[in-house]
Amino acid sequence: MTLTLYQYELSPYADKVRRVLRLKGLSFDTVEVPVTKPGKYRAVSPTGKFPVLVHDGTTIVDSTDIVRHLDKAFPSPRVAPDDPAHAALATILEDWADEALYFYDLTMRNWPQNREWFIRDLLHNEKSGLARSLLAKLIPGALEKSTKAQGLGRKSEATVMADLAAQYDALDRLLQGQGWLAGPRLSTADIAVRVMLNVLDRTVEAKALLHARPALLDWAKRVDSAAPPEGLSITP
Ligand SMILES: N[C@@H](CCC(=O)N[C@@H](CS)C(=O)NCC(=O)O)C(=O)O
Repeated sequence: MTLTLYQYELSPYADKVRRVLRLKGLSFDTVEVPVTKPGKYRAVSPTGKFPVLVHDGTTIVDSTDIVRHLDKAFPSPRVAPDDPAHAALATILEDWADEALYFYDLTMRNWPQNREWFIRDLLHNEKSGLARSLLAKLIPGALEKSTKAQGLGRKSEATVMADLAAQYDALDRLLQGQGWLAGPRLSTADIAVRVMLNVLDRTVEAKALLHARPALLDWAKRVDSAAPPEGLSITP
């Protein structure tokens, strides 16, 4: 049996899949997709997005679908909740983390005070100095285009922070008196939300939000201890 994960190492979606693979005790290979040559593995990913998992010749695109596939193929331990109401909540929370929370990260990492380390980490595998300096110039504009199209990138830093604080408050509230986000044990909801908070934590602004919320911080530590964030060659 072979499992090959095509990934951008830094991506929270890849982090989600790696945590689930390890939780299930599965060994796997990784192939790093070069940021400067995303087309190199176009044949592997019809959408051009990564992560992609190839399991014995079957290709699964999108971290949510990959995790669902892994839960079917390797059900022990299951990461989807057993109870249908908890499973419904986990489905919504995972999609919210992937599609909404992610844009806070995209927007905030492009703020001038965060941009330098973000670009350095993104290009950590790139050897050519010329490509590095060209990309360092192009990336901020490309990010801005995408966050402005989505909408968050049109807001002031103060408004984005107030919006994100409200989301962190909601998570903190959900966790009062319960250990996990969707049901009595760790689930896809916890892992999907945690990987986004983990990348957001790289900005001083979001890190302060997390550390000001004890229930949320305690939960983050418990998720990391149950499903550790191994596999990064660079330290967030
Ligand atoms: N919904 C997808 C999102 C994956 C995604 O957006 N990956 C980014 C890297 S973090 C990507 O491949 N970007 C390249 C592109 O958009 O062309 C998932 O859950 O896997």
